Parts: sequence; C-alpha cells; structure tokens
Amino acid sequence: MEFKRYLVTAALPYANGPVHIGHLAGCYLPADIYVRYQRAKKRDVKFVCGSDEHGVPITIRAMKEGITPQDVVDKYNTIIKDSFADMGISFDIYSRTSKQIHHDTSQAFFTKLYNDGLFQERESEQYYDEAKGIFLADRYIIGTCPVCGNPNAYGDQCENCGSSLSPEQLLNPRSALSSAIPVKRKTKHWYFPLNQYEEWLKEWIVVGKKDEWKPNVYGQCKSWLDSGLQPRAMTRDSTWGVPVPLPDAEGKVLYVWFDAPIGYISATKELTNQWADYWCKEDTKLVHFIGKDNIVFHCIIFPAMLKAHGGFVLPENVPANEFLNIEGEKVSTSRNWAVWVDEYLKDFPDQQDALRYTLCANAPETKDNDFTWKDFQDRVNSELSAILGNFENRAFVLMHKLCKGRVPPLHADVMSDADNALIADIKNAKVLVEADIERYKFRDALFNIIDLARKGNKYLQDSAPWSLAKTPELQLENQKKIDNCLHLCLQLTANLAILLNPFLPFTANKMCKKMKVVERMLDWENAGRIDLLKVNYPLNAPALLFRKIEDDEVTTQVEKLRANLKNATSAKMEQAPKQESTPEATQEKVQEAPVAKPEISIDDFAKMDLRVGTILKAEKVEKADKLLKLELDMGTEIRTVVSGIALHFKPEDIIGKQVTVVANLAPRKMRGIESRGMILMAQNADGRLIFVSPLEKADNGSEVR
Ligand code: B3M
Ligand code: ZN
Repeated sequence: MEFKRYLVTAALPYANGPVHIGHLAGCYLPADIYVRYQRAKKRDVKFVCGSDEHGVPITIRAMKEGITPQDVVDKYNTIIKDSFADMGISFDIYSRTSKQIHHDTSQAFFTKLYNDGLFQERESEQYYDEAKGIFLADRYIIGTCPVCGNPNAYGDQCENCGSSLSPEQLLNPRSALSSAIPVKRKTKHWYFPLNQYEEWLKEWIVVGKKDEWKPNVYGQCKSWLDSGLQPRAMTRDSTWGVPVPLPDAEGKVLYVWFDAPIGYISATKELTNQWADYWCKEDTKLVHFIGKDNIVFHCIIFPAMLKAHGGFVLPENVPANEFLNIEGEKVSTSRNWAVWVDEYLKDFPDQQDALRYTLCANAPETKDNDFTWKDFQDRVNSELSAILGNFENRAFVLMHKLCKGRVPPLHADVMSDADNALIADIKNAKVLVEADIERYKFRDALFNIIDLARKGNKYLQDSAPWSLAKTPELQLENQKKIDNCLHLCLQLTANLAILLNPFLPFTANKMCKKMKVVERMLDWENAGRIDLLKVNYPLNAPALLFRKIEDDEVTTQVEKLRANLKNATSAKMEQAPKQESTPEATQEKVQEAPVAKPEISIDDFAKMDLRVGTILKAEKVEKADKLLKLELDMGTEIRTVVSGIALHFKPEDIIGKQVTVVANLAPRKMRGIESRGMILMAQNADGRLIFVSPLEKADNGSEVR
C-alpha cells in the first residue's frame, strides 16, 4: 500500500525514575532516527510519546519515597522530558497520561466497549494485604514461579523464565509492600475477552505479518497465540489511575496497560485537530517502537482493543529491540547498575552524538548487546573521529591549502577512474542507507555511512593532492587533478551530512554551518548529488567535528558505575531512586556490607611513597570539566599532577593547601598532560571531597607513614 502519512510512537516511559541509555537504545533512538529520516523525505509524519503516569510502578515508588504519586510523576516527568530533549529525541509531542484529555479519551474508549457489551463482569477472590489495606494485583505480589522456581516472580510475570502469570499461580505468595502473607477477598472486575480475538490475531499476525515483523517480535506473538489467549481484567482496585467510568465502580481504575497505549491516541489529539487522519485513515502507517518487554501489549492486547473498538488503523510494524547490558551485566535499577541519561549529559555536555553513535552502532536489534565505556571510547575515537571526522577535516584543510578556501571546479577532461568510482559510491550509499532504514536496520545503515567516509579517506589518500602540488612543471594539469579530488571530497562531505542527519543531527548541523549551507540541503532528495556545494563558494575554516574520549574519562565512568552500585546496595536507595520498571524494583534487597579491600602486609604498604606537598598553582584543563592541573611543591622538585576535583573546588581557593601525594605512582597522561602522582582525598557520604592534609604545617616532601 502507498502510505500517505506516518504515525510513529515510542513506548511511554513510566514516570517513576530517570531514563537510562538502555531505554534510548531500545526504542527512543531508533524511533527518532526513523522519524528524522521520514521528515527529511518530506513525508507527513507525527512522532508521539509521553509519560506513563499510572500503574503499580508509580504507586510503589511513592510509598518508598514517602511522597504522593502525583509528586513522583511531576518530578520524573520533567527529568525524562528534559533528557529526551537534550539528546535530540525530536518528538512532535511529549504528553502525560495524567492529563484530562487522556482521562477523557481512555474513559470514552472503555465506555464504547462497555456499551457494546464486550466486557465480562466477574467477581473473584483476589489476594489482599490486610496490613496495607490493598488488593495485590500485578507487581504488588511476589512468590515462587510455578514454571522455573524463581522465588521472586511477580503476580503478572516471571522475569526469570518470561512466563506470563496470574497471582493465583504463584507459590508461597507474599505482599511486595509489607511481606505479609495475603488473604483472599472478593472483588469485581471487567474482563476483556481476548480469547474471542485469537483467530483474528492469528490471521493478522501469523498469516499477515510473519515476513514483515522482526523474528523476535513475531516469535513472541506466535508463542502467545499457540498457548491460547484468556480473558484479561482491564480494571484494578486502586485510587491512582483513570477511574472506571461506571456508576458502581468506586475505588476501581483502568488497568495501566489498558490506558497507557490509548495514551498514543490522546497525545495525537493534543497535538493536532487532524488527529483522526492519523488514527483512522487506512493509508496511515502506524509504527510502534518499543523494548522487548512490551511486545505482547503492543502486538496482541492493544490491537485486539483497537479492533474491538473499531474505526482505528492497526500497527503496520512493531520494531522491538532487545536489551542493552552495561559492562557485561544486566541493567538493574534497584542496584543502580545503569548509565542515566541526565548524568551522561552532565558528564559529557555537547557529546550527544557520541552517545547516539555508540548506541546505534551497537544497538540490540537482534539480540541483547553490551555497552562498555571502553567500547564507547573506541567507537568515538577510532570510528567517529578517526574515520568520519578525519575525512571531513582533511577535506577542509586541503581545500584551504590547495584551493584558496573555495570549492574548486570539477574538470571533465581529467576525470580518473577513481573519481568516477567515488561518484558511484556516493550514489550507491543513498540507496543502501535508505533500504536499511526502511527495514529498521539502523545499525547497517550507520555502518554504510561510515563505510562511505572510509572510502572517502582511501580516495583522498590514493589521490594524494598534496604531492601533486609539489611538481611545479606539471602545475596546470596537476591543479586540475587537485581540484577534482577536493571538489569530490567536499561533495562527499555534503552527502555525509545528509545521510548522517537522522542519526547524528547535532553533527549534521555543525557540518552545515562549516559548509555555510542552509539546513534545507539536508533534505533526503539531495543525497547522491555531487553538485551540492557551488563552485567557487568560500567555506569556513576547518575545525574538528569530534573530540577524543580520554582514558581517564573511561576510568572515571567505570568507577562511577561501581561506586553507584556500592551506594545502592549499602545505603539501600536512600537518595532519589531510579527507574523502576524492572521487577527487582519492588523487592527489598538484602543489605550488603560495604566492599572491603583484601588485607595487605606491611611490605605492601611500604611500597607506597606518600609525601606532603603544597599546591602552588591550579588551573582548569581545557575541555575536561572535571580536571584540574596542579603544580605541587614537593620540597626538592615541582611536580605536575592532574586531579579529577574540578567540580568540587575553584582553582583559586586551593592555592597554598598542603596535601598528601602518592609520589611513586606511575606517570599517566591525561588530556595530553603528564600527571606524576595523585593527591589523596576523603569522600563524604554526600559525595563531598575533603583534602587529606597534615593538621599542622609540615615540610614539603616529608614522608607520610
Ligand atoms: N510504561 C512500560 C515500560 O515503560 C510502559 C510502556 C507503556 S507504552 C504504551 O516499560
Ligand atoms: Zn519463572
């Protein structure tokens, strides 16, 4: 079918904690790439998202923090929204399910199904926590999984074996809130007859979507359908959520997985009066980007709801990603084993594209993948910087040197085979990248773009315009060859900007500024052209597109992860807790003792040369917001030490301080500065740093033993 418009959704994150880079890699970044590409193709596209502000994860977070659910969602909605905006995730709207428009829309949806006589009203016995006075559905209840024996399975799912469960199936059930043994109480709920849609779903998915959907998505759907669908309760006993719009439904709200996907519709309504075009016209392509834990809700339950309601389009595709692990371990929000987007942005301001690049190049598209800080460094330094940045920079430098800072002409009479091959590569890259993006293969697309830059580097190296400039007797002929080479390198640079734009929008924008072209040049239709930069057009001076990631930055981040882990397990989440959409969130972890280092002998200690020194000079290290360069008077010599304390002290405030120095630490280069030694600091529980100084003035260079 020829689609007239696109509606792209990204899963609504629970507003119960900040987002981590696994969320970005899982759905927000691929969705953003897809949308930016559609916009560049000038297609009619709307990109909707918002905070999921209902459900158990929010109320549990509120109980833990001792604040109201409203406080929880207000706090995290802002943090999440800002993180997305700062990372360049370009939603047309980022809404919230607590908005009136969403309450109205989801209640109207429920009412329509109710009036059509679809719901089955059932009274049943459900687990109830007498201590807390609350019914225990979903993740409020924990017990042993009947399938795999995991003692911490949830009332709705076992995260260990993936089985979908109901609270009644759990062995030895206990309340997640009080650990009390629950009792049974009668309660009434409205059930959606999912079983009645089984045949239709089989037809739609197994027959219709088998070859289109990713194997992981199709596979999960198939196994759900094969094991048979059951009616599912679409209401819950709670005071937090969208109230059930019926007269006899006091204390009942819509099940969060009933109202949350309707949030996509409410957000579109809030965005545009034309919302119905996007939701009801058959020639809309609806695409849901999600993580793998949301597949059943988007591929089975929500489509059945839409079908039951009638009048809505169904998702054309649901490209779900797998999970991203961190440094070889599963992300765990309660153990604080995660890289939080808001913290990344504080540590690496202006490095959005470095992260976007790494997360896309290493995206968990077909299997779980691993993010490591070392890999981040390698990708940035040896791909982004060494291939792409290097090519662009060389083209600019040589054009300024050999072509007077202007776009040189292309001389048809001296075109070489290599020139023609490069032109063919440029045209071909567009075709490849386009096909990859249309098939949701964003890793391959990015690889093909970097590969084009790699070809550019090789072409430049083989053409060697700098050596052509050295033979004055062939000056005229050679200048033509130089012109051709740099003309094509610059056109290639313009093409790279277009192709990269959906992936690395900040970089594409910088490239446009350097080429002095308006952003309209980035329209997709311009890709493949080799007349994008006009002959004789003066371009801006060279400047590096990317900076390298230093070893000490990697060390700092890895240490930070480990320190967070220690704090989370020993302080048991005293500070603001993080995202709690994972199961362990509702469990109280057994308190671990702070990690002590192994015993050492006096000889081990004696290996250290600790000495007193005085800070003579302190200055910030350029482009490293954490580092100070210190000059220390060590009695017999002046030493340079680079120290990661810049966020804690102003340079002028620490001059004259006496400090303890590890004087025999092997020298290390940080940001090109050789650091000889390390100063000792104590760190308070609140993170504050305090100098370890002698109580009285000591001689510089005196030994500390
Ligand atoms: N909030 C689950 C999650 O954040 C849920 C997604 C809703 S999408 C309609 O993993
Ligand atoms: Zn299990």
